[in-house]
Amino acid sequence: MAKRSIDKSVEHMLDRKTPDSPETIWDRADNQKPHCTFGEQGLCCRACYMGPCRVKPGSKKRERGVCGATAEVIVARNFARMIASGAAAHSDHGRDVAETLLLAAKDPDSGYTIRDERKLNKVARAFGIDTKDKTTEEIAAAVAETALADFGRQEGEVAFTHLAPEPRQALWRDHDIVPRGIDREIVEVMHRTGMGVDQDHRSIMLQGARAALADGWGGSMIATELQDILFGTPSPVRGQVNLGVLSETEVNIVVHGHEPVLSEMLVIAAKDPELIALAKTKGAAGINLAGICCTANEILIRHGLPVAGNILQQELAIWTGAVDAMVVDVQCIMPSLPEVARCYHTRLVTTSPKGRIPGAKHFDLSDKRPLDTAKAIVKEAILNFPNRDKVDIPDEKMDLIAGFSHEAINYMLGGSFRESYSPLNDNVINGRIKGVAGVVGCSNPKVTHDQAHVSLTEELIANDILVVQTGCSAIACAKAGFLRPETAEKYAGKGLAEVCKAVGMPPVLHSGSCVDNSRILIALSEMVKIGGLGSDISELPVAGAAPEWMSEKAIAIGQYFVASGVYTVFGVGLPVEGSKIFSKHIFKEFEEVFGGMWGVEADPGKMATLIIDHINSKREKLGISKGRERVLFDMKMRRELE
Ligand code: SF4
Ligand code: MSK
Repeated sequence: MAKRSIDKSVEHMLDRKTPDSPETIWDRADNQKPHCTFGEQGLCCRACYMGPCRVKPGSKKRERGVCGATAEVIVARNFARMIASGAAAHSDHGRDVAETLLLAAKDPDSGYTIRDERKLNKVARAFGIDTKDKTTEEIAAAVAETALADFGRQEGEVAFTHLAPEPRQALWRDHDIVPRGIDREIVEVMHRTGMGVDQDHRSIMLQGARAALADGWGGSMIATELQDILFGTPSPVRGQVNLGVLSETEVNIVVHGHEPVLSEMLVIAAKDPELIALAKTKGAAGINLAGICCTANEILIRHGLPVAGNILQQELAIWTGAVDAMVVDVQCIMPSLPEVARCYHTRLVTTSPKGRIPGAKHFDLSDKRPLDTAKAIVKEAILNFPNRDKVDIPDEKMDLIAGFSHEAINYMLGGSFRESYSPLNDNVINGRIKGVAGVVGCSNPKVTHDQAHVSLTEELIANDILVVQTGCSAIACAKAGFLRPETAEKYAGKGLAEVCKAVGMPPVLHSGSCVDNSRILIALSEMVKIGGLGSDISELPVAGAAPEWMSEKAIAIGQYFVASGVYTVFGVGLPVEGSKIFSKHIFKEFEEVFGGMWGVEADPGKMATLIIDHINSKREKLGISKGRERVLFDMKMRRELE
């Protein structure tokens, strides 16, 4: 059996398993084997009830679905629907944040305030809002209203798309794929991919790209930028990661999901002297607020609060017996949690009307003032502390530095008087840094947990490629110790190590949560703007990767990176491989359409080779290819890593 995880804390918990222990995600993944190959290859269609149809290209009887749909059309429809679903998730998150900003602007008693006026003014400028003689609240209201209008607009262009380099915008206009309104593009994907509408896989994918752009340059960017206005733009901050951050003596509250709208209030509530005093009366030493997944990333990058793990560790956190409340919002929350929580004392708390779970206690954020709701949740956890039974917290925890927003990178590289990406571009041109790779995305029990994230990242930095991370991938590399400045000396190539040492940054930069992939789009646009590396994102020596992806959101992210001109490689597999025609389209023909294309490679070593070769070919085209020799990883080096 393949190793389940390279994370010792996971091994520790799974070794402890008895026949009475609750199931884990790995047990259920085993029980599902073998997975349906039609589904895995994208060849199963459930778009109408004449089916479901499973097609088999090349077979006499199963070449087409009942309606006559070919494999490439079925695969395209399924893939586009994954994009639409992913885009919907990120964008609905963005909408909630825009509504919260409007609340902050209009209601002084809401509990929310504007923490970053500089960012507010920057976004106002990007939206073309006249800020003269306006109060901060008036500007914030105008920004929130403009962002909200982007969701429902029928014609025109989503505002943030204008931050992309001019040639990129022109390319999108040529293909008629500039997103008009965020909701509109998602709806149109759903319409076109229903039974008997768009029957051309290329046309379906152009609309898929439009919906993905509505996510990356729309919903996700709105979420990121407006969260920065409300809660502060991240800057480098120290933190700790892994199950060992849970405390034996304090009340542990673990936030989990994606939206920081409530968790920011929990950060305040957990410091409330009255609640800390109450915790002490119950025998606890204090209150420990930690997180899982992207809500964790949000409170990490702004407050340095600890991260208990990535997605596959959510059940194991409860298994420690030390979690007094797990507070979930939306996305990536396993429906198994109530079952696991029942075996321990953990109180499972839901907070979003969009994400209800039977067996959980619901605290609706809209019921009361959010800070009151947060305090009530903290109190619930405190009152549950005395119900703890046996506690087993693995020792593993690792130090890290996170919070590398686009603005923070700008500042680190150029200092406060000449904030700029020029030093980054200079170092890419002189070959100290070969290129930049975004390594992002989920964990997936189909592959050894964390292994691909860590080994890919190690090989990239050894070859002088600066790695920017988000999501569960960032948590995986943080656990491996890569998010510390000393990693540069130990693992990075000579050139990258020199730059990291001069600037004082790690070679692996944690930029935030899944919606914060939009920070990478802005950073790439900035690199183009600074000059010397071509006139469009597609000319930059950069690449993207999601080595252990699982979520539809990852597909939306992959597609907006590709449509923005970035070569993007996914691990595990992609549900497109059943159609050669469709595969050729996204793995080859896309390069001509977008200057970026998809790739798929399950082996992290081979994935590293694909990315390094791609970056080298871009360097060659830019005429900056002279540089250092490639570091080749042999089997011994790979084994040492494991
Ligand atoms: Fe089958 Fe066509 Fe209906 Fe899909 S849309 S289920 S291929 S009949
Ligand atoms: S949480 S979307 S498993 S990265 Fe953003 Fe992790 Fe993927 Fe969820």
